[in-house]
Amino acid sequence: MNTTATLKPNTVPGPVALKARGRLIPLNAGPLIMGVLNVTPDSFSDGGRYLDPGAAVDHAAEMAAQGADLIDIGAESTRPGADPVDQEEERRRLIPVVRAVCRAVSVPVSVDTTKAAVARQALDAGAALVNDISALRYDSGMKPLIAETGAGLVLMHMQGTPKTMQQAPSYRDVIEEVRQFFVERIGTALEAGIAAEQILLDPGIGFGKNLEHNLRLLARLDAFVALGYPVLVGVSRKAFIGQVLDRPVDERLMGTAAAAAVAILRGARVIRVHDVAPLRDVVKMIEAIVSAKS
Ligand code: HH2
Repeated sequence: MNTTATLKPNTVPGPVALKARGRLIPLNAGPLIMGVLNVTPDSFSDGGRYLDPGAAVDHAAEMAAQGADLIDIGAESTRPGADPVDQEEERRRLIPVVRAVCRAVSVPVSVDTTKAAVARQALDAGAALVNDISALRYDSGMKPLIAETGAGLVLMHMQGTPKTMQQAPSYRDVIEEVRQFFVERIGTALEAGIAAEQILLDPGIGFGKNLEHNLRLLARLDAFVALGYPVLVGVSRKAFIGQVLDRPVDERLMGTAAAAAVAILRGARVIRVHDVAPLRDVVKMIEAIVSAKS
């Protein structure tokens, strides 16, 4: 592996900016931090904390002040075993919060949804990106919506569905299969008229993967970076960290920091995290070291 290239995020192949509804989000000025805001009763680490729209907006503003470059708002938990949320309920939880957060902060807002009707309302309320964990597979309305609105789009890999994905994840070769999935999904998106500059790829840590799969995906993230699209990674507080360190969800910050640091050094451009302030320090420290090398 060429360590010089992997140590210098600004030499990672790929576009210099992400296009998201007329906004250009720079990708060449160091890794971006996406702060997580879950307006759910049951998310695995912050469920129930931000169901009240006022508390949600305050937390978004706090994350923006701490240096979040993006805020990802979700109203349906995707933790293993989670039941799907119906469209009306998702809309009811999500849209007022998206509207209020977009008024309160200037950073671009992303919505974590697989439903085109929910995504449309969120984009109308001011969101700039759609984080579709199904990678355009669940709702046929998502492709034309993203093409027509020019929204940024996260294409995430997942084996199975959140309800069943952790029952028996299995791969011949996890790196090659996730890579092939990206190639196929990128093709589908481009064919639908979505521009390459709108797309982010995400290997979906914890989505139909066992411990070894998750560790391999992080260790070989460069295989996906080489596709030429910006890569987003969500490791924050996840079970694989608990498995390695034998720590409960509220004691996984250091594990999260280590995993995020590896992802950044392997070329990740966006890190999706709950703890923005400490991860901002991690990014700053990495950038200081990397720029001293050049
Ligand atoms: N992880 C979660 C949710 N959405 N989206 C992307 N693109 N990548 C991820 O890794 C990812 C994601 C799970 O984390 P969280 O939102 O904290 O939990 P929950 O799904 O229980 O709400």
